[in-house]
Amino acid sequence: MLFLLFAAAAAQAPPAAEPTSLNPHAVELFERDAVLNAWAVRTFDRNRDGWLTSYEAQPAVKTFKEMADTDRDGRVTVREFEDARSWVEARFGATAQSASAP
Ligand SMILES: [Ca+2]
Ligand SMILES: [Ca+2]
Repeated sequence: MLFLLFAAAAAQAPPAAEPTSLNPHAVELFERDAVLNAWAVRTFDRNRDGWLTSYEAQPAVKTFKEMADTDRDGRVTVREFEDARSWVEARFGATAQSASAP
């Protein structure tokens, strides 16, 4: 389910940078995954309100996709997604709980 959501989000991302086109599913990826959300908020929450808006989620999804797509075929497989998520969890998971706002 999460992968399908992410795949859909990735598929809708334009190949060239188009800041005006928003991926409405971008924020859903993080809303549904606490680990990825913690990472994305730490890195992309520009106004530091502890929450990712659709605008803030765009570069987060793009970065995560680039991070996950290790073979650079433009698609993120389940395995690539899990590997990337595990990496994020290992690196940021431990601090995610203490970093979350009360
Ligand atoms: Ca924010
Ligand atoms: Ca790939």
